[in-house]
Amino acid sequence: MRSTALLIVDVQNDFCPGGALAVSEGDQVIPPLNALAAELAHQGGLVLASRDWHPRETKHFAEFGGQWPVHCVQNTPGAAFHPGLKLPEGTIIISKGTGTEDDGYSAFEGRTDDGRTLDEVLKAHGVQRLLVGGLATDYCVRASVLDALQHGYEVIVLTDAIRGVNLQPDDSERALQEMQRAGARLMTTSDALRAQ
Ligand code: VGL
Ligand code: ZN
Repeated sequence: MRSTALLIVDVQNDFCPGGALAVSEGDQVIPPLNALAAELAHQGGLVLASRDWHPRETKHFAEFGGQWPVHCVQNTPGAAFHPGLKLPEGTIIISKGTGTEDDGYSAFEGRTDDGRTLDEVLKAHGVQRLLVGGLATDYCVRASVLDALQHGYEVIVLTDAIRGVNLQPDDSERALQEMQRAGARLMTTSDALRAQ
């Protein structure tokens, strides 16, 4: 059987309602992701959670020439995982966007606390198939999925466990089409659970 991992992208306070860069209904990704994470962990599968983890001064933020309001600054409450997110014991955390010059949208640009890349962790665990959900569809989910495909992973995007920023109303829809064209499969969490 092919080894499957779940990548939970950026389910942090600042991307949820009330946060500095709130994604509409961002917190609604939490129940399906909790269910899938629990099931996968129960089966001995790997769960990974990325987090946007910016320095206070970065070109990612509008005040330093970037696009975004200040959000997910390292070690602030806004950067913490949403309290409703239940990460199983052994979940591997990937911090990204830690530089001062780059956006760091993709989890493949991030590192674990002990300096490993996502690709190194997945390879070490023999992971071939990646289930991906979280925030935001049109930025970090999109970038992580496209990178995963480039690295040769089979990717399933969990359609009920993602929400987008939608600076333009159809950004998430376009991102989904782009991910699909690049080779990702789209599936609901319950279908992914049944397929386990
Ligand atoms: C993200 C915008 C800015 C994301 C991160 O996690 O999708 N979006 N920084
Ligand atoms: Zn960011």
